[in-house]
Amino acid sequence: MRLAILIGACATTTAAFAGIVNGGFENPSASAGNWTSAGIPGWSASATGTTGVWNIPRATYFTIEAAEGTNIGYTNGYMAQQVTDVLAVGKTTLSLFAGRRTDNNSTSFLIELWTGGTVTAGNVVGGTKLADTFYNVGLFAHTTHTPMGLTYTANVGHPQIGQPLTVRFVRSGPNEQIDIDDVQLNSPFATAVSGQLTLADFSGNVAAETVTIEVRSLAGATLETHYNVPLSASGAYSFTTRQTGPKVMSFKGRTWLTKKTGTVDITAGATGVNAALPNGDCNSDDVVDLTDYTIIATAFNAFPSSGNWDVRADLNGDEVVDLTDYTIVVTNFNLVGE
Ligand SMILES: [Ca+2]
Ligand SMILES: [Ca+2]
Ligand SMILES: [Ca+2]
Repeated sequence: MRLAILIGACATTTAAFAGIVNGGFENPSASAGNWTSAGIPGWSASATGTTGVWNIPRATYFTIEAAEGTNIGYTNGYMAQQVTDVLAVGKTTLSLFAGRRTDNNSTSFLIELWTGGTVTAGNVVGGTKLADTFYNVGLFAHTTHTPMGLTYTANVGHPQIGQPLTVRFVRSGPNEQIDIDDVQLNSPFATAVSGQLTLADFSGNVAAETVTIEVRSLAGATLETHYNVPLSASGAYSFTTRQTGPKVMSFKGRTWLTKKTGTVDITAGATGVNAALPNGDCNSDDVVDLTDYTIIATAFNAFPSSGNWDVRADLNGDEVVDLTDYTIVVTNFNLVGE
């Protein structure tokens, strides 16, 4: 089964050292509101007929957008993935979003990190469980995606150093379904990428902004992985990655259009990977058009206390929607993300 997972990994990434494969559950695609049920590429599951991806929202079941992309993953059993990352000295971090459906069908579950062994039907055979944490669904409101995760620190001399890591989710509540999204694993072998982003036409709090950074093997190539990275007050960012080799990265902010880098070899990490992101994309669909104009028109003259306040319309972050915001849209009208 491990072999099958590795073959799956090759189909979705060309990186020698990948993190979680299909951790956002965007493969396969699903039509709006609908789910698949024949398993999830990259994942091994116990419930083969009731494991799949689900494009939410869906009226009465899950009425909010996915935490990442358009799909979440679900299983009515347990599921696991062994990755090519190996246990290394230092801190390994597993993160994900755990969902609670609008109805009562989302379950509590254990989030586990293993090393060694092989994975079959959602089980780890012959491995060692390093850590776990419990997602208690009853502690959270219906229709939420709750950030969850765990860390594990391996010291020098740890007997499992060099063995592959596995993440596993185990149903343990009275209800039937694990609902998760955006599973990410960061291990100490990762290299660091950093740089400076300029959020154009913005005088607000840059440190409150998070940018989605996508990593591709080549311009236009299949997405390998992505990171949601907070910015410092000066726009500095950094993240660690398991990816190696020449990459093209792209940056997308809340109301800013996507900007791509040229080719950057990140095998040994990279610094000074900078970009300037044009503003004006109120609805974050990566084009500045009439929709953005309308969002500003609707919120025109609003302050945060106003009934028609819409933070998306305050493009320059000065807590009023006015001519300055309108001018940003006009100036960048018809611009699209790279
Ligand atoms: Ca997703
Ligand atoms: Ca837009
Ligand atoms: Ca403004």
